[in-house]
Amino acid sequence: MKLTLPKIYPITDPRLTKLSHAAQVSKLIEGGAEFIQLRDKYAAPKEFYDDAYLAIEIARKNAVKIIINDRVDIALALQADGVHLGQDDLPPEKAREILGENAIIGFSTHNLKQAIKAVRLPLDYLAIGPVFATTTKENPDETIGIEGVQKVRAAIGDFPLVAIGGITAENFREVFKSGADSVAVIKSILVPPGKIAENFKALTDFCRND
Ligand code: 3NM
Repeated sequence: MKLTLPKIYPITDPRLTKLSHAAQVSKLIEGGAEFIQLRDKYAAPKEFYDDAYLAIEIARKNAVKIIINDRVDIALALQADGVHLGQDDLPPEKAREILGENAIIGFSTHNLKQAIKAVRLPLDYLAIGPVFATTTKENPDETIGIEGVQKVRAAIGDFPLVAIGGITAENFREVFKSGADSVAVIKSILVPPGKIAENFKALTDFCRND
């Protein structure tokens, strides 16, 4: 079944916020989030597992979906709703085999060629980015800009598409206009950490009122 993506797709970042995934998930849920990715590039597997366990406990109580970044093992161990894979992670076919047909599987792409290849994979959505410059990701690929998103949309038909990278309250409208179904956002939602709920709510309210 085709996945209906949320308009705003928040992603956690413990380095940026100095908060646990569980605390970030609580705040995002307070702001109205229903679909959240837990991303942790630095924690040891056990540390990520323990924190994600608590985050998922909170999410389940609120009927919120949790997607684990990169780690198919942790997604499987926690029965998370899905996994988000990068180009260098386990291949999506293998992740599908391991997690089963009900898992949500997303995949990062960074250029038109990768996006065109990705639509043949057993995915629920693909992500394209960075759209704009980002300071959140280490060693980001070249920015693709609004035009890049338009080209990807034209090439992939109605495949669910998430745009990511440098997306803010100022520029998200043009990203939607260029064909994204959803925008994944880190910094503009998580900073300052005291305003996570407020930031998320403000972005979704903007979407609703557009
Ligand atoms: N992936 P912010 S860009 C996690 O290009 C991530 O695939 C990217 O963070 C990609 O919203 C990015 O703070 C960082 O720019 C997004």
